Amino acid sequence: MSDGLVIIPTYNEKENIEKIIRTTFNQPKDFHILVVEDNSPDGTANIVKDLMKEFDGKLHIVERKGKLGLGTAYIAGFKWGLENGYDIIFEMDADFSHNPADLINLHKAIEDGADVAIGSRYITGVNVVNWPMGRVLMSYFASKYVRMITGLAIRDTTAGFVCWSRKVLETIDLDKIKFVGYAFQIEMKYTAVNLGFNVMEVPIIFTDRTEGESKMNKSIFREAIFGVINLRLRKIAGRIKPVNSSKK
Ligand SMILES: Nc1nc2c(ncn2[C@@H]2O[C@H](COP(=O)(O)OP(=O)(O)OP(=O)(O)O)[C@@H](O)[C@H]2O)c(=O)[nH]1
Ligand SMILES: [Mg+2]
Repeated sequence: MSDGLVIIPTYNEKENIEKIIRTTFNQPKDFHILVVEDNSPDGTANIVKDLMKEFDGKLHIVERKGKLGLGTAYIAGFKWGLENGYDIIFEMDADFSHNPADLINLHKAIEDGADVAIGSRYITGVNVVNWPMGRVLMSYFASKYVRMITGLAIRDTTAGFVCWSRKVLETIDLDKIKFVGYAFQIEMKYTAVNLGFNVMEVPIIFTDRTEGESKMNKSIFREAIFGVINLRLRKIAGRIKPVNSSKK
């Protein structure tokens, strides 16, 4: 059995996709990859399909009709991974902001007993390379804001480099996860913590993309700012319950 499935969502990543796939397969663990592809106009899907011949049985693709957002891409990927028997499932960007070499450390954290391992930029100061200062400050204070509103004791709440053990993804009701951008990342972590799972942060260095274009936009931001307040209210309303309280 594989050491884990790495889900890579893609939209217009033709400059990055082949290299990130090869670098991931070069790691000293038997990782498999699922690319969740949203019909990128730049032909990313064709590059993946060509490589599938070379990496038969290890490289997979789920193709969707159009750009449906990062959150739903991951939900589709999680479901695919669970159905196909993977016990460890990673989230990783295509743009090399996340270093595939860190997959090993995230995997180790799970082996050492974590239920969720987060690749965190903010454990030892701010480990972000090549971002303009404005963006670093925004991300750092966004993380503080999220912690203040939600009470989450996680430093990098919007992190998108995450390793999930199967039982967490099986317990979370994936159909009820409603956000799509940064808020999706916060919502997943918040839900896991509130369900009583052991969430650990592993330090990583995050590097801004050098190839391709960012898909971040204002609506993703707005969703995160109001989304965290919504999460807090949902908890107060009792719709997020700890695992133990649902057992008879
Ligand atoms: N399938 C799918 N993938 C997406 C979508 N939006 C973004 N992605 C992918 O998600 C990953 C992260 O997107 P980025 O554009 O790097 O967004 P970001 O990391 O928040 O922003 P930057 O740091 O500016 O790059 C990349 O692999 C994108 O190709 C989407 O709607 N559908
Ligand atoms: Mg990026």
